[in-house]
Amino acid sequence: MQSRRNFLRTTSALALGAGMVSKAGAAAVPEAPSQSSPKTQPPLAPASGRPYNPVVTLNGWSLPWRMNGGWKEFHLIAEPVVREIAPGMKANLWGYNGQSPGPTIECVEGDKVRFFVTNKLPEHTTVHWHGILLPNGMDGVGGLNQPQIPVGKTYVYEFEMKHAGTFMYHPHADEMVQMAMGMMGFIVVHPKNPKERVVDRDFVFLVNAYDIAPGGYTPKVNTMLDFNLWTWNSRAFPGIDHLVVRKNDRVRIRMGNLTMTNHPIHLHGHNFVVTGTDGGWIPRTAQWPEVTVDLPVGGLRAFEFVADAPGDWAFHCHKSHHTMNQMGHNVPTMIGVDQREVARRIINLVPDYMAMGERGMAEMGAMEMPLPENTLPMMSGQGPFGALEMGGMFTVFKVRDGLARNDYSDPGWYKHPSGTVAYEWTGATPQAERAPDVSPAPTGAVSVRKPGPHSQH
Ligand SMILES: [Cu+2]
Repeated sequence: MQSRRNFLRTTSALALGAGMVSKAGAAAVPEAPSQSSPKTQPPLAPASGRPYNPVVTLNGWSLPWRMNGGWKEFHLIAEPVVREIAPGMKANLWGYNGQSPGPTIECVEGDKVRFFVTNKLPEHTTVHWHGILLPNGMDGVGGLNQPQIPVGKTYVYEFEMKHAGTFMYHPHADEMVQMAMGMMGFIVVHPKNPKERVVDRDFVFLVNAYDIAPGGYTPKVNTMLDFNLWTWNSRAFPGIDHLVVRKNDRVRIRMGNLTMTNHPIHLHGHNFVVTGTDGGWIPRTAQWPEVTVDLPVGGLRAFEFVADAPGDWAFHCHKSHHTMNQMGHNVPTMIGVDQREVARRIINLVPDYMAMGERGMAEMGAMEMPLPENTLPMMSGQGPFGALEMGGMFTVFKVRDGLARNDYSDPGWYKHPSGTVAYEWTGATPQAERAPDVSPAPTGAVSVRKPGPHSQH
């Protein structure tokens, strides 16, 4: 690893050569690109440094860098951001470089990396590099490994990326608040040999959760467990982009969990093997087939498979209350009550009031119920056959024939070959076989006895 003194000498020489100030630190701060869009950006092919196969961040982007005397330099800006959670709802979050989560950091095993971190938050912060093996003083636990980064200051982290794998970054300063506000990002360290662990499409996202009152914009930071927005990269269905792959592509999906509960992530139509965690790669002999992988709190998982089944496959958290949005939480059960007119009247008095379906909740997916502004319905989203009745941690994995190698654009809904869709039976329906009824014959009207002065007989 290059010593700090060598680095200062190198950058001073560069700075002086360019006729700039001799103070290496100031001259060395690289640009901090920012992203304004919550859409999935195309993979960022490396423009300098060692070659690798870039990942695709779901509803996110990768941070450009510059090479400086053998070091890969990134600039993260911790700052308040506005994130669209799904069309119709925005949240005031904290993040990095314009978005929450922050940009994905991509580098190569053996890279010497230098992160400039500028704090534009209203309070101090740090950055912890989760899963990365590094010198103790670079681990980012405020008070333990370093002083907190004060408001307005820039700190520098320098270390070597010793192992390829799947990691994340987040503050280790006022953690409960800063993570509840959305401060986190993904790290991918690619293998030194770009021909190792090659896949055709490599998707990454973080699993996070917020508690934002219907009609509100700012997360409640003291919530412990009862979150009402279950998100992937701070997006909720129908705001999560679809994962588009070409038939027979080898696919890797990597996920990290910074919520306060586990998430059993389930993919339809394929089986896969878990190939890596934040602790490293899993030997082939230790892998077994799955269709659901449990994503533990504070952990990451990478899984891989060949996408050999064309179609539109559901991809979601299997906790069913994690596939619904704000309005599915803390609403009274009103099955059997027609409340459409009532809802319209109450909402004038109680802006966050929401009626629940009188025959269960399915009708909520199809019906336009009055909602407070900046609020996501409990479940929504339209598919080719009608309402999807989903929210939160749900999206669609689209496998298609004949896509171009780097084409991630939405191919529309799957066109099923004829005779391959479930259909209604229109013939005669025979009487169902029943076990013989052995209960005594009814004896007449039901009488109800109630306690009280008139029930004494
Ligand atoms: Cu979940």
